[in-house]
Amino acid sequence: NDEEASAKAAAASADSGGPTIFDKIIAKEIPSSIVYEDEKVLAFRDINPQAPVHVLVIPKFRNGLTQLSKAEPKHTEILGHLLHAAKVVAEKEGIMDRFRVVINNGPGACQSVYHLHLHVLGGRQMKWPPG
Ligand code: D5M
Repeated sequence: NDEEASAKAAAASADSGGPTIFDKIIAKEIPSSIVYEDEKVLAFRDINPQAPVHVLVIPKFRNGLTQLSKAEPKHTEILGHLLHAAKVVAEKEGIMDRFRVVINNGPGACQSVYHLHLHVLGGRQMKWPPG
């Protein structure tokens, strides 16, 4: 059931600070479906989509941002850039008036990849509260 799946996901990983699969995506060593890219961020489709539109927006240079709880004043520029990129993704995907941006932080929130990422979700009626 959902609860078991969440518990498993939460137990599966914690922040080791080591490399993640997103490094390989940034290096284009493994393929991804890129929606938007600039010098600072990459946006690509989630491999396990939870909505018709499900795009991840990540910084190209992690710079210690394994998760949002590691944010420091030096990260404010990239954090703003990521949010702006999320808007650009929503615009490109045609969901400007009905999208959601999510950041999972830590095992208790089912974070599985320790390279900060924004989930941009839409293309269906979104429910509130999220699970
Ligand atoms: O979200 C991590 C997300 O990363 C999760 O929704 C699956 C996605 N993911 C993992 N590997 C890939 C690849 N190779 N391509 C695209 N998407 C991927 P979290 O918030 O950490 O649970």
